[in-house]
Amino acid sequence: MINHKYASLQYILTHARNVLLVAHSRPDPDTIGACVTLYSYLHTHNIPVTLTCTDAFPNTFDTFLPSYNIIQTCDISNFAQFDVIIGSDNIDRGFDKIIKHLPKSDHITVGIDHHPHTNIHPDLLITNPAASSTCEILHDFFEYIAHTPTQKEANALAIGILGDTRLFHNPNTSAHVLDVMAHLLDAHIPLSRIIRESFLTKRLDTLQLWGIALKNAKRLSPSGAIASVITGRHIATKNIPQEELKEELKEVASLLCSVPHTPFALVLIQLKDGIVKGSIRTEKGSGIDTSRIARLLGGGGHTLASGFEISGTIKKTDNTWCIV
Ligand SMILES: [Mn+2]
Repeated sequence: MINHKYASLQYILTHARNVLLVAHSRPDPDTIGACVTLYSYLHTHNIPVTLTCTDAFPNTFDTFLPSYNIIQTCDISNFAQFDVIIGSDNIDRGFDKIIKHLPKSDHITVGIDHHPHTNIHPDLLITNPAASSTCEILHDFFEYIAHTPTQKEANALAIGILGDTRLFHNPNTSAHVLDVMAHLLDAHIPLSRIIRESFLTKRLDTLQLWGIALKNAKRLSPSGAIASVITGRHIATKNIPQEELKEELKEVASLLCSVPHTPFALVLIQLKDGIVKGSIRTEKGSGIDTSRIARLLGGGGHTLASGFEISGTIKKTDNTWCIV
């Protein structure tokens, strides 16, 4: 089934005249790795390609990535020149807005994603919820078309996989994704340098916010879940760019979930004025589908890790926190 879709994607790319690649908003390592790898592949095959995202890419990974240019635009009128538009990873965060506004007949739209639910219907949708990451899917596509990734393309795919498996800590770490990483190691990726320089370095301000979240953590009864908050006041004292906040703080919920006998952990972050981001994490075997909770609040994600954004402000009351 999926091979059939890989064949369709191969056909589309072979006949493309001008491709637009769309990374999801507030880009994470997986969308960056997938988009930059495709960018490099198309560019080296002399197919005109443009990469866009509503938010800037962090420069954390640049040393290891193939070179790329990114344009930040949401102006749909600019998109008429493209005959193929591809969203990679979390296609409900940005790509959805673009394809909803396109005159359908003028473009071929492709979505590549490992998220199990999507609300949009591109012409070709390649999804595999069993895959750890979109970069894992892209690796399998390249294998299908017998394209050997360059070393920097292999780095980019590894960065996406390391990000979405949380350095192989997450339960989405399958035998297949370890095989994929072994294959990428054959391309001589500097794995330990990538991990050390791109994933294990932390700003002091980030660690101090983690400290605040750990201090605010409470066990809720009767569920036994652990919840915590990081308010706007906490964030205002730290020098972390707005667009990097979510990436910097996304591991806090996983850390809280590591406490024994915790069915799930919830962290609420005052992302900006009037917007609260919630992250929910659980461990394999808990029997909890966090994405059901997130979807009730307008968000989404996976069984074990999901998130949502709601309007409001985190406020402290007598002995607890609430969103008003
Ligand atoms: Mn992903």
